[in-house]
Amino acid sequence: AGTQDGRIKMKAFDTATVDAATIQEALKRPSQRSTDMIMGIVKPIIDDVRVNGDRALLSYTHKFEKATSLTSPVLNAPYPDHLMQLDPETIKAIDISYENIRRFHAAQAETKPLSVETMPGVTCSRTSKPIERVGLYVPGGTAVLPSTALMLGVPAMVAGCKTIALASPPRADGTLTPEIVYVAHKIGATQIVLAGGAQAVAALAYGTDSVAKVDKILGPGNQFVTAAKMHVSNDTSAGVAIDMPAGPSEVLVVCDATSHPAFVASDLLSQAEHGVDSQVILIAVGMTAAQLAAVDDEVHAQASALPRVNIVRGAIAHSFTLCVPTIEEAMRLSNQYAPEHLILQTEDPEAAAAMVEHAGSIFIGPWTPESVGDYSAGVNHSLPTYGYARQYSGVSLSSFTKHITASRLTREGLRNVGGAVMQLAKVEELDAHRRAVEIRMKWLDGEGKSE
Ligand code: HSO
Ligand code: ZN
Repeated sequence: AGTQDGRIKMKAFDTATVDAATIQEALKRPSQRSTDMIMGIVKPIIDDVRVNGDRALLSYTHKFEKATSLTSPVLNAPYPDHLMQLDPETIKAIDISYENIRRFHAAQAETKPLSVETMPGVTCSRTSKPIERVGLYVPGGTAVLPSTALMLGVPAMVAGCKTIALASPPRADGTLTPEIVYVAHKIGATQIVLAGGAQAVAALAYGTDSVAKVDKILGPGNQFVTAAKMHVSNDTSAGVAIDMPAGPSEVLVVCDATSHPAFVASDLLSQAEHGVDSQVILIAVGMTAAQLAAVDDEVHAQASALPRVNIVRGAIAHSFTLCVPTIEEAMRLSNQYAPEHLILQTEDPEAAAAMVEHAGSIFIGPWTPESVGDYSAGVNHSLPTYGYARQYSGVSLSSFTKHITASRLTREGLRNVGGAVMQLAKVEELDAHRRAVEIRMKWLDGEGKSE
């Protein structure tokens, strides 16, 4: 990996000179630790919390977060002011971001029920309802992430979820970063579970004496959190859903000769600083060696000045640049990779956006760094990673709702559709089904005669 001489540099492949198999290999994500191994660690923790509740939950928090002074695993609303003391700039930033996220997600609401008359007298309708109780996981680890609390909490609030629990690992002194408590207060979270990892997921899934059981668990996390979410969602006795499988964060940037090398590098690095397992990919369209070197120079210079330079080095080691001749080829490769974040810094970024088939979220043009979407623009930053953008959407209002359908037939409606029902029931040899229609049709015929 191109970090010899301390130089922080992504390796580069030119699709004109490198064979297709090498490009295909590069576009595969680095493999994750085996899920069997992770499940082996996670399963006993989940069982322990399921059986022993608060006592087990607290003991894992004492052990893993070193928060040995903690005597209760939860903070219940209302949260005392002294736990959310913030400077005015931070409050203002959270308030602006909250409002933009609220607006964008409120606009996603289905304001009136869908209703369709499929045949005369046969009406089908669909209504959306909030999921009643949700648990939102906000990771701890190398960065505190109040923005993730906003991205999960605001749509839950807008959707009208009745019980909103936030779970996040406390610091070693047993407290939580005040920004997260402030967000919990703003979104009306009923409870904050002071725990992380598989133990937090188990507490939310099964409930304990102090943690309320939820219906759905959402939020990113490390491989243990992801494995725990998958495990509890497979346990029918838990009756809990999850959002989506989460993997390391990633970005794909498409640039060309019109892009600002400094802008391009800054976007690559803002994703690379998330973790050593993050992946960043640059697709350069029709750029000369000198133009590519300018981007490389910016990557090195900007990365070297970052406090998290060592994390960046780790991420850059499995990241790369692909040089391609046309925007069509760039977008074909991008669609194949299905990036979590796709940044388009090209001459005509709207035209490139129109070619996107698979991506979590798109950032269009030179004035749209990914960070604006990570924090404040209004879009959600909880997005499908690891190629799951092929089949999953990011978190949205609909992540916190479900649909109920209804049908209502008139006499005429039953006459119109009844024959089809009876014939299909006959094919399936389900006579009770057939008779449920027949009995009514006969009744209608008799009623008709007596009139
Ligand atoms: N880019 C991250 C979200 C985030 N960035 C949180 C900053 N804070 C994953 O999509
Ligand atoms: Zn980010």
